[in-house]
Amino acid sequence: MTAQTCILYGAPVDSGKRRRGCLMGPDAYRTAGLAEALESLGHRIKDRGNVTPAAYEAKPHSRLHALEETIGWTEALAEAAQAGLQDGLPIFLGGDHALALGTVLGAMRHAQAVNRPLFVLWLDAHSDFHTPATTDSGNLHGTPLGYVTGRPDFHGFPDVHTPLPQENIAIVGLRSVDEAERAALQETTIQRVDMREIDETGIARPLARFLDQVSAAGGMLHVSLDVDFLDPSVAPAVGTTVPGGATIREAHLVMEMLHDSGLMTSLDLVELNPFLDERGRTAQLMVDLAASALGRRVFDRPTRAY
Ligand code: HAR
Ligand code: MN
Ligand code: MN
Ligand code: MN
Repeated sequence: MTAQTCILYGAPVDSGKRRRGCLMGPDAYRTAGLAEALESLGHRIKDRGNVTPAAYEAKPHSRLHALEETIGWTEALAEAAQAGLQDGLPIFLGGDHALALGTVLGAMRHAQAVNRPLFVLWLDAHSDFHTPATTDSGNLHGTPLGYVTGRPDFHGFPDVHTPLPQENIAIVGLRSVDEAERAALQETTIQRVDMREIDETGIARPLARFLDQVSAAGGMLHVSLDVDFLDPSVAPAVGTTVPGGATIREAHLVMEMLHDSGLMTSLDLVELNPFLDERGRTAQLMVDLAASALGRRVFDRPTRAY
């Protein structure tokens, strides 16, 4: 296995929704032993501590929750992602999913600078494809895929100069999509793998299809793992539980295939709310999944066709 330089950034973003607690995520991952787990696999670990948002002035909004703070996080995290990608494989310890407004933007800037296409694998119950104009909840953690694909109405956010091509995105684990998102998504070429498809074909097949596409294009791959991708019975520490999610083994298989592909270049761990956890089990599961993505395995095995 190739040793990597993993660069940990705490991203205690709690502005993407109203229920508080994701700000404790970075400490929970450190307490659960993320650095030690990756180090034991032979990787070099640099923990750069917690990112802080760029200066902002909060204003009252009728609809959007914590808009200015979220813009401040977006600016700071885009810079962190760009810096991290120059030095190794950045891993963002969230924080709610609004952090991906910044991390994916930074990955896009880096990919453009090195002249490679960027792909995004979004492991989530939700499609997070709203814009500030279409969200009913006003919660900006439901918008990052809308932002990076260049949808309108992200006033005040950094400009997305070159939007991420829709066909470079796969969302896997879908089971909660708002009507406005569904209508918009159906007009796109974003690859959508819902739980029904996973039930029918297994999770390996659609994932292998996507990884083949990334590989053929010589692409970089940003992976955004939302805790609610997992079934709430095994991952209770999240504010937006949706029953019928991925099993522990399905999630590990995704991570193991990501490792075998050698394609992942950056990783978000998002939406962990330690205030809602049970004796740290969700934090521990997320650490174990990250370890699988970085090479933990029972046995080496020959590469398989799916
Ligand atoms: N679609 C809903 C909304 O916009 C729920 C979004 C929930 N998003 C996350 N991340 N928890 O996936 O409010
Ligand atoms: Mn508000
Ligand atoms: Mn999400
Ligand atoms: Mn989600």
